[in-house]
Amino acid sequence: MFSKIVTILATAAALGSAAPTKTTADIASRTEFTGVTHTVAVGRAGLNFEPNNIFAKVGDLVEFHYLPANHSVVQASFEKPCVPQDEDSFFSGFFPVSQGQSDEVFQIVVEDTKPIWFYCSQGDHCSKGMVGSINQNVNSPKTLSAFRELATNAGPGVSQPYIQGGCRIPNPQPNAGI
Ligand SMILES: [Cu+2]
Repeated sequence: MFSKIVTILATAAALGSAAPTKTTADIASRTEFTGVTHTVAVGRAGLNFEPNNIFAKVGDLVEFHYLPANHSVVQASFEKPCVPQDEDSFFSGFFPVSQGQSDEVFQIVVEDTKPIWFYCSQGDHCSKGMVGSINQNVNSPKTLSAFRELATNAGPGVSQPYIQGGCRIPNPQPNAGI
């Protein structure tokens, strides 16, 4: 667990002050890590996140590993699936990958128990179903399948101006597969 914290703090420091809003150092200062990492493959066998339905505890990490061709992950609101929720919403940037998986991964910290909705902002990937959730409330109408349905008519994906809200770091386990 300690090494993960060090990794995140070191990465936040390496990113410097370029991030205009919330930095991962801010998150690290107030979230106690559980040591649990949820690995998500991005773009395996098509336009999808695998798994796309994640249940995580506060302090868990969710780590996105990118496969061909060129995807991203952005946080959305449930109501508007293919645009950033707000100016603080996480955005991984794009990961052009020709084969295998990306050398870098994008990690986010689960900071609370509220549902998190996300999508790929490349072209029409979002409207084609490249969306996912963390901690959806299965007893609410706001399910992942409903979110995916909303995305169908949401138009092109919108990126953030900056990579933010998480850490883009070298793959911590490059030989472990995904
Ligand atoms: Cu994509």
